[in-house]
Amino acid sequence: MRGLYIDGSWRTNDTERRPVTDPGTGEVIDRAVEASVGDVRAAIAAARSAFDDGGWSYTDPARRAEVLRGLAAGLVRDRDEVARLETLDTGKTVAESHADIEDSVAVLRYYAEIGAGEAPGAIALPRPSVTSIVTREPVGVCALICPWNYPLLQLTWKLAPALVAGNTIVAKPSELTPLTTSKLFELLDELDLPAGVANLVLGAGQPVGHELVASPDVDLVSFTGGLVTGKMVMREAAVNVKRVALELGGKNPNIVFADADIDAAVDNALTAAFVHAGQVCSAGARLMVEAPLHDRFVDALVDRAAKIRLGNGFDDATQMGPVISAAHRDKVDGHVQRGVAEGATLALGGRPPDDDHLQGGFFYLPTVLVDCDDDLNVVREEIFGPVVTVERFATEDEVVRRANATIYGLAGAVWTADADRARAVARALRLGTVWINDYHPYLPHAEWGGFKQSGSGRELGRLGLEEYCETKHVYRNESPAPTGWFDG
Ligand code: TXE
Repeated sequence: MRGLYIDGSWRTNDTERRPVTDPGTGEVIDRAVEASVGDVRAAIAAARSAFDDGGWSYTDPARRAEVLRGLAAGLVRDRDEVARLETLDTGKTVAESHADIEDSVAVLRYYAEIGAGEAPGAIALPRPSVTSIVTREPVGVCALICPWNYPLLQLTWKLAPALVAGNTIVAKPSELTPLTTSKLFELLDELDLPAGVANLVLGAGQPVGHELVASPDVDLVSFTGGLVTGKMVMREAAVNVKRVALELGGKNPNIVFADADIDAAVDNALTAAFVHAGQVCSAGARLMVEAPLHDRFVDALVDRAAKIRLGNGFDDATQMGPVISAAHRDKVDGHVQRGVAEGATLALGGRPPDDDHLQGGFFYLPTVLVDCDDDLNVVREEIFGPVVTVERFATEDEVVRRANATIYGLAGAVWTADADRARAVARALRLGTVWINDYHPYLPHAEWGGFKQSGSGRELGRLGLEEYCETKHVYRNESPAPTGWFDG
């Protein structure tokens, strides 16, 4: 059973337990305490007083960095258990879970490194009696609201910069995936962290997430999730002018010119679209192929996508796991059927698999939709499943214009042997990340986030730390004197 972690100790309550379901089998594998509004308020109050008493925010940053290093060490020590929990939570393969752990460890270590080394900035002024110093201070109590696709990784992207900057936190994983977040708090509990600095609440968006966003005692909300919820979070946070960081997914163009290395581009188009069954905010779900290459490319893509082995994440042979829930599978299928009704041609998939051994889990076949146009809903909306749409284009200007004609702007790729064209297209795309002749890598030092409605603010990199800092200017005059302004 998974409990709440409030003010330095594990808690439970007498609300009904929420079942935790393994998407690979459809079986209930654990139960989680559902936080009440009172529990959320207690967690916020603990974080508030841990912040306001100054114990943590005045701690030497080097000591705070040690906590991140300790957490990274705990993840490395318990990596097999953490990977097992992440696969149980999300259905992704154990290899993917291990990759997420490696990423989380790298991010914790990165922020331990740069967070401890932040120096205040001072500038020389013409008047020697004045010093002007700009310092970074923590924002205060931060609510970290996470989605179900990368529960461990998303939380560490938020928690590492938040804690190293001296904030206190209340974390909320998705109600669908509490296991690795809970484990992360067990690891934090082993470390010498003052009570109230890191708190965990479990439960649904309403009322648990809502309470975090609405509370006047929370100073910042960092949210990763869907666009509809993200807009609601922004609206509710505006009531008390809370600081908000949002990562809201995308509909990411993967653009292939005819001179690209076709084997590499096809192979990467598969990973772009089908890794973690396409439930990736940066999934390359919108493939755009230059006309002369289009048919050859689609044939190769469909041929290879048809061979992707679906299965349980714990089976070594599995290449693609299930989607998160039966409801989400229905939603993905609804998008696909609507796309076909609107004129797309189904080249592969478009339904759950027939295999007996896959009937318990929430599987959906790798799906390729061709003959797609910009105006189809299936091209415009984020599907968040193993579905790729394919469009044909004729010129560089055309593909850039069409790729940018979306409300989203998170990430995308361009495949070409022409370095000048790659640079020009990368510059013209209105996206937070552009990969050239690659897809998906992200790095702890490189800011991650979206243009347009894909979000606001950045995670990772130095700006990912800035999100959790207030900037203060301290102006000191060592020779105070009357200004003379109102004389006479
Ligand atoms: O996300 P929600 P859902 C996209 C994807 C998916 C769609 C909906 O397209 O199909 O979003 O997914 C919490 N106040 N992404 O409904 O609701 C919720 O409990 C505060 C893209 O599962 O956004 C969970 O912890 N919090 C995305 C978190 O918000 C609230 C990853 C995300 O859930 C809340 C996931 C409220 N009123 C889905 N309501 C990405 N950017 O990668 C819910 N929550």
